[in-house]
Amino acid sequence: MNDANSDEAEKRVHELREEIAGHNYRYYVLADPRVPDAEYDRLMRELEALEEAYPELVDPDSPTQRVGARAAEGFATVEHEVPMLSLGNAFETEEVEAFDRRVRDTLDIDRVVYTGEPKLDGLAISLRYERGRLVRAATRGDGRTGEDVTANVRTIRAVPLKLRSPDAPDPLEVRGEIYMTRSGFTELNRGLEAEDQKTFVNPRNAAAGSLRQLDPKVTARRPLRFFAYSAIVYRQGSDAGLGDSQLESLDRLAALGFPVSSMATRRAGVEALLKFYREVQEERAELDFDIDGVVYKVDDFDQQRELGYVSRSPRWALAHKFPAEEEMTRLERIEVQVGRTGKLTPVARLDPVFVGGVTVTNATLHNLDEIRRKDVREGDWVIVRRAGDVIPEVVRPIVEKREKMLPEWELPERCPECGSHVEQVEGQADARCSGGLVCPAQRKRALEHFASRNAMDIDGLGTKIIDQLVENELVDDPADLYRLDAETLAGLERMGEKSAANLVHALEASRKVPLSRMLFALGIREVGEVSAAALARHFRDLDALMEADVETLESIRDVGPVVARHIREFFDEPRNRRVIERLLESGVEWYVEQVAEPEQQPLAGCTYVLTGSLEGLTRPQAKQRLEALGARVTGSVSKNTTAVIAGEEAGSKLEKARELGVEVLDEAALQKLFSAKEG
Ligand code: D41
Repeated sequence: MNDANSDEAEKRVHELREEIAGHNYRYYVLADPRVPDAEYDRLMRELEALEEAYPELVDPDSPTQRVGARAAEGFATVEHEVPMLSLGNAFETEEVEAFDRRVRDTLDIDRVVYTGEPKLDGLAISLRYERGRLVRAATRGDGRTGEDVTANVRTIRAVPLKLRSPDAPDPLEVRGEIYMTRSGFTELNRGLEAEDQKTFVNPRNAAAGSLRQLDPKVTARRPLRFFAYSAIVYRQGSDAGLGDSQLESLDRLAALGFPVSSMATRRAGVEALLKFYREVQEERAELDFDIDGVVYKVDDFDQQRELGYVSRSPRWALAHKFPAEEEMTRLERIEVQVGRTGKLTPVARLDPVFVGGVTVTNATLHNLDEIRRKDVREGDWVIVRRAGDVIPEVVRPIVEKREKMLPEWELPERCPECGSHVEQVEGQADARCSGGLVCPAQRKRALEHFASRNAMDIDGLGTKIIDQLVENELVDDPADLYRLDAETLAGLERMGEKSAANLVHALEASRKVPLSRMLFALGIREVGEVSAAALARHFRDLDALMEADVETLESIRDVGPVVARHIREFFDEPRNRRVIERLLESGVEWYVEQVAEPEQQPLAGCTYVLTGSLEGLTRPQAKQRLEALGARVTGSVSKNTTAVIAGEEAGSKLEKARELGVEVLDEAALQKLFSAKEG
């Protein structure tokens, strides 16, 4: 079949394969795709059609042939020519310092250059390339022998079937980690749930389960990814790395077509390593994959050789683990907390457990539906999760550890704080206490909200003080706060004369307040900061707002029908009107801020990413000021980012900005921006 058509087809097939490989490289290695998924799919379909019409053009390394093999009976064992080592672990700073000291002593130098890498929570894998082609993929196993999972690994698009460079070392073994993205994991579980199949507990288990599928067709549908972290080059029986150092080898791996972590970085000295650890920890929650720590490696290969190995792990590398985000403990009982608007929240009282870096004794259970859905019961062993700064959560009970029948938990019929009836509206998840301001718990939470940072901002008026003020009947509603004197306050527990005077001063200072904050402080149901600001902008007056009808309220942007009704109901309640009157009588004075309409704000439509540490202000402060100017502040850099603001020791985000050609501002430029726009 050597006609003109088949020559054309052959040419086109090669073009398509190259183009698809190029898109894969841009997508997985550079993380900067140039074409939408639909275009990629179109190219794949065109290639499939041509290969079907001209079967003689089919090549095992064509991107269409990733799922080639049939379901297997089991996996063959593979002996690793060079054993896959394990990593020494450290949890404490002191252990890292001891590691660095040992390294310095052995090398007899003052300061060591390391690479820091995130430690992916996936599965270690070895990929063998011969004449530039993937010939074998094996799991780590016990380090000496693993399992042959070539057919499955071939389906992972981030793993190149062919190396990008013809003059790569041959043979070449690449080692790295197979993992599943968090978003892919969520989507996978959603699909499994819809089909009534068993879901996976976490992305790591999902990745492991997917890699051990006997049918590669199943693996191919799973969102698996790959990051490379080392290479082995075999030369006359001896082995070596790529290049002269760890970071260089990562660059070389990327050039050969392997995804490597963009967070990998060179750092000199142990202090810089610990700083890297903290930086990665801060970025952890924003990543789309799980990491369980960072890995430090002596960067220079000659130095690595000098340090050598102890049993199964290199003396030149160390895994510095993050505190576990999930732990197991006993749920002793479920209590009910009453919120500001009477909402009842079941809270799990736990046997204290160290998780996510702190000791946790309580975790929210949200509502009754959630308790039923998770099937948690008093007395259960449960998995508790605390990731980053988020509120600890009960993930699920360990039903296998339930020793005896435990009864299902029931919502109380009366409010535990005031004895009023509990209301549960049909079709709504939340139950509420019907006691309103009769309920001391609701009063306390309302006062806490009133005093909070973004409301009246009364410094020093915390939960403990408010509880005492309500319990001693010194304060019933917010207006009473402004009648307190230093003497009364000094009589409370945990209050000295100094703090009493400070609190009086803070109350004084809070009297003059922007209308938007005062509205937010009142605690009208569903009126958050955004709708409070919208109301203040629209009415610019408290009386006008108090008289507005539901239609007028609904016409305001950021105010929906439900909120409009809550606002009207709030101001129709004589007790609430009375509180407002008394607030004004006691000298609370609102004013209207000069706020520009969102579209007139100087940085409307701009998106910024903050990274690294700033000197003159904190990142949250910078974020707040940018947002006040109408800008959006996000966590990840894309081509839509206006600029990346990079402080000291900025890491991967700065690199990403440079890759994408996104503007980079330093702190001085940020200050300049503020002074130009804040006016
Ligand atoms: O990200 C990882 N999980 C990771 C694992 C990494 N970034 N680097 C690693 N480096 C090594 C050495 C130093 C032995 C080459 C590793 C692992 N090992 C490793 N993964 C599983 C066992 C060992």
